[in-house]
Amino acid sequence: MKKILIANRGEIALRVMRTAHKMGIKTVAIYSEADRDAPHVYFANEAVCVGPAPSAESYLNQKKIIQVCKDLKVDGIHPGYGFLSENAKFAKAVTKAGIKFIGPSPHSIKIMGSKLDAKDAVKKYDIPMVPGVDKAITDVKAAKKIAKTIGYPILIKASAGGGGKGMRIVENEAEFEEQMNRAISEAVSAFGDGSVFIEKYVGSPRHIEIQVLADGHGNVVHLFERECSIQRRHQKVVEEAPSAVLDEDLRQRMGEAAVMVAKSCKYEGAGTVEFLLDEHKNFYFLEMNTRLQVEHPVTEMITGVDLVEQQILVARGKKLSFNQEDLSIKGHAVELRVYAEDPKNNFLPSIGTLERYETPKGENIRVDDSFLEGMQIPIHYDPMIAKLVTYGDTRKEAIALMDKAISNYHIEGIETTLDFGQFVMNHKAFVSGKFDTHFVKKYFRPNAKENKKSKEETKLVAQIAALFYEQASKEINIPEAQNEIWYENRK
Ligand code: MV4
Repeated sequence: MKKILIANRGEIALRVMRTAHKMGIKTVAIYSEADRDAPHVYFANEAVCVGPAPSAESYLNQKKIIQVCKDLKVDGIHPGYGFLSENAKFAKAVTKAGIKFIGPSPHSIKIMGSKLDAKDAVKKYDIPMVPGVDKAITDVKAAKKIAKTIGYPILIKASAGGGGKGMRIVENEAEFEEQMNRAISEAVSAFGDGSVFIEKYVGSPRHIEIQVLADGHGNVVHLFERECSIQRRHQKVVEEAPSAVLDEDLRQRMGEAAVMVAKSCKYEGAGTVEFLLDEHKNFYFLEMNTRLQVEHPVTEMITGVDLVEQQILVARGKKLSFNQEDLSIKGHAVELRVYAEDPKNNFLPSIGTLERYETPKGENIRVDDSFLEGMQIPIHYDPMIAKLVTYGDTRKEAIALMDKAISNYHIEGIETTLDFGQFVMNHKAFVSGKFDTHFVKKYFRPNAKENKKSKEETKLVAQIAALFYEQASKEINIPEAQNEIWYENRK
């Protein structure tokens, strides 16, 4: 592999190119009309515009991207995360065109893209799963019966969903049918697949995920865990490795389970196996993400392994050069996702120009970004500006350095989640390690902006908000596409 195309934009495109160049591999960037002046365009050896700003017409334009590869004699495609990274059809089309897809096989992507197929695949490996059914619900009566034996509250999930999309919590039997019908119609409109299933609802879980790496020769290792419990409506905000709550025994058991999940679908490349951990430290397999994750840097910091380099080596057909015993955790890493969002205004995207943009620098500080002072935040894509990662010998040191690095990060012209990150780093629950996925909801109270509205208006707003709240508390998730919809509406 001498030349690869990065079918992505932003920080991840830059990050992949950095490793490619280190390995002596030439890079091709693609970009949309909105990204003409983006850093990833200049950083690549060659760059091609693939269409207008909307993702559907540019970064998701499969035919065009494959044509660019043929024109420029590209021999591999790195999909990054998001966009086409978990699209089995794209992976297949790329392979058919004689280009190497740097990622797992279409078969692995397809199995893990369906929660029910994934459950089915791992069944014979003795992987702990949340009590529930492993088939799509077809008969309401039968489903209600099962829900009763599992015990309420239960969760209805869409098989084609992922990352929390299309989930509904059901508190009691009276609500069951209505919530099920909603879940089905949501799943149909969001994924074109109305298959839903039920699980026991785990009330206060922690989100622990295991990084795995597999070569094409049957070797699979895990690179320990990341904890991603600090999230807001399924959007992760703070991640760390290792987790503050795993002991060696649990880490080993979860790592082994993750390796089995990878083996169950003949996985190749870098992947992530997601688990829920309940308050009694029982863990349950949730799903597998068949891509490089946003938060992969924390794993790189504690293991010293360049995950993109490993992806490329595996894609080249190489055997892993290390085994499980060669891997160990050294130190602790924390990552803050810096979003162009306003935490004081319900995390609404904050658009504008980066009037001032200075990143913190120093030993044990890593900033993965793709912005320069003076640039606009494009409204068409994910509002993440940067990933700020800090490292230390201990968790305490990594957190203290994060606190300091946030203070040395200067962004003016837009609102960001930097202050919110500082709130987390100084919060007793986070510092002590005693938190779960409800952290933000439980503790974050933005001091809402002063408003000069009349009493009547305020009362009306409160009534409307109460109605919305009642509705929202039933659907424990908001589709991740939320921001994109918002962007589309602004145009
Ligand atoms: C759950 C759950 C509780 N019980 N499943 C959300 C993301 C998707 N991967 C699965 N998710 C959940 N599944 C059962 N049976 C709670 C969540 C969940 C969650 C999981 C990880 C991180 C953050 C979360 C926030 C809300 C709900």
